[in-house]
Amino acid sequence: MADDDVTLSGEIRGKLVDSKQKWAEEGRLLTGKTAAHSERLPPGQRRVETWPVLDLGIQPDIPPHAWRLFVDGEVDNPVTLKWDEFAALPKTELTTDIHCVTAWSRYDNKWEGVSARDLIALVKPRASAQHVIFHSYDTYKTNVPLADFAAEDVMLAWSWNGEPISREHGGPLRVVIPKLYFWKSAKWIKRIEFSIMDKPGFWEVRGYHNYGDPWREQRYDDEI
Ligand SMILES: Nc1nc2c(c(=O)[nH]1)N[C@H]1C(S)=C(S)[C@@H](COP(=O)(O)O)O[C@H]1N2
Ligand SMILES: [Mo]
Repeated sequence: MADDDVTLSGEIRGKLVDSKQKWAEEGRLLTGKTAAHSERLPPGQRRVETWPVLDLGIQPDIPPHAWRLFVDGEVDNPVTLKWDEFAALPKTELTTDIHCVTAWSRYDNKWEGVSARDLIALVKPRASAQHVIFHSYDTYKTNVPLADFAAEDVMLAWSWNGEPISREHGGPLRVVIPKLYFWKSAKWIKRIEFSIMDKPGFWEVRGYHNYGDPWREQRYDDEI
């Protein structure tokens, strides 16, 4: 199928992966504090104005005709959407903050796309579905509880601050989950799998927290 047309340029940056894995082992950046959600900046974070790029080093180039979004697993109505079909879903606009585990936060990012709630209404998860697993075109994976994917501020976004999301930031379509660390927000999303069981993803099996709440500073899986 169309998959043959997707180009993966670059290669996995092993050194970056190793050093981030080391951060987890050493508990780097941990302040040991927690904060209420009413505090806009979570503990240990600092504000930036730029938007850093963080990924495994493979940035897939997905031509529009080859793009598909598979939404499946524990649902009554699995779908495979082409770009035009996805773009025809109800649109949502939202402005939210980004909190990356490497300690930068970026306020007021204006996203446009489809809300997770509208996608959930389309596929109808079964009562047995408890987790959502994101699979990306660069082979990245990450996991969240269904309850967190279903939060009102979660989006599948194609636009940032009025422009299409660039390839380096996950375009044509990425996940945005504002209340969790940004590694949970999968770029170049390809498949959204609803699951009975949890399936820890790329960073979650490399020492990063399975849930990743910035206000409880859940950076790594063994909290100090
Ligand atoms: N597909 C994919 N999604 C990904 C990643 C990745 O390597 N591949 N990196 C994650 C991490 S660690 C972060 S901090 C954010 C970075 O998004 P940005 O590059 O747009 O800032 O994307 C997340 N989503
Ligand atoms: Mo990250």
